[in-house]
Amino acid sequence: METFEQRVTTLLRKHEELITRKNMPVAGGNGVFTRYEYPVLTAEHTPVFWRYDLDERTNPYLMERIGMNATMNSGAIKWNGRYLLMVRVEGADRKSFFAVAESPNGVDNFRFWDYPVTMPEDTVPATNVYDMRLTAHEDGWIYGIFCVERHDDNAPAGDLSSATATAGIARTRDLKTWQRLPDLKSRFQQRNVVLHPEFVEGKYALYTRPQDGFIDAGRGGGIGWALVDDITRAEVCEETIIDLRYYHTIKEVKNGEGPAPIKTPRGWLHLAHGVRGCAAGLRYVLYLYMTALDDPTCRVASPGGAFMVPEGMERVGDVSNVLFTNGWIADDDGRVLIYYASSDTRMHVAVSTIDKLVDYCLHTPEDGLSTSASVETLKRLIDKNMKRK
Ligand code: M1P
Repeated sequence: METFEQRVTTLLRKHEELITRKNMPVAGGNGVFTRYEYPVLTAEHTPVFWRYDLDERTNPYLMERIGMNATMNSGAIKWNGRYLLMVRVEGADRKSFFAVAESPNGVDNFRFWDYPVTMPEDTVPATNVYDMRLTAHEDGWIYGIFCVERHDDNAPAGDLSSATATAGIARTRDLKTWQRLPDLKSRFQQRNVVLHPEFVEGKYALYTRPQDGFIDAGRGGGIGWALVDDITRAEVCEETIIDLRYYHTIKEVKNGEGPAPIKTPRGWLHLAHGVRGCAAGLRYVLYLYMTALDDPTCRVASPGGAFMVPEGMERVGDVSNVLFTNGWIADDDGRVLIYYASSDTRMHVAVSTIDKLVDYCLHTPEDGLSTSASVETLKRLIDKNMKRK
């Protein structure tokens, strides 16, 4: 019979083996990006000392006391040479919170900092917070913009599901201590709000996602853009839709900006998610687009279709058939590490390069929005290849 201390040692050893497991690229693929063999973070990667009371007197059976359900939708930043994820950790109680996990190489050995983030509240406290986008802004602060969920008090009595989505804003200089700013004021509900890294016309610029309800985009036509004079009192006064939803596309039902865009010599590179409905429910996939360097609202490339879709075990989880991203890192060597969550359950990495992603954007045909247009596009490529014979 193992002693309590022996069982603790085994728990800690198994956890250490999991988080230090080497992650290898998966061979093959489509040439645009490379997936990695293992998720970079799962609920089991959260520290043992978050989940277990390690005192024999108060936990003689060594049972888990605080369950963790998922590690998902993470912001990302390279910080002092380390790869940091601002992880949305979801507890067994369905509350999400933010916690930083750090890796020396961006593809494995992610280890959580000892304590989760203590995020100060706005004047009306949140019930739930999630999906932080990190932006290192040219003003010198690192901003985190995230979804703040509260019960919709206008819902009929007994409706304990209706909620409201608002963009919470906070900033930090060390990713440890956060200064909370007032939530974004907007006449629509907002989720997937992202801060552009540079001033535009001397103002802060936000990618928005106006939505009529907590779930339904409704009249919200797609990814929006709004300029804000003062980030400490941010308000969406004028909102322009810069990436529209379309009938019978991968972003028919909803779309949303992913992480803050990356500046490349050919334009701003954007990663986003698109949602469509089908018999299996909503299907979330990732797509790319580019906008002009001198005008981030002007699209210069709209590759048609999905850039990444859920594959294999990624298709199954708490909310199946979902890929979602709100973090990527453009590394010094030209690589781009794309952090994505599968099915609201676990975090993965895929690796590409700026050159490949820009090439993908500039040379993938646009969606012609009909079968005949797609067939004509396909025939043009076949014709070109036939001439090789
Ligand atoms: O469950 C899938 C995703 O649903 C929401 O995204 P959107 O607002 O675009 O529908 C978010 O709640 C996100 O966290 C979640 O991953």
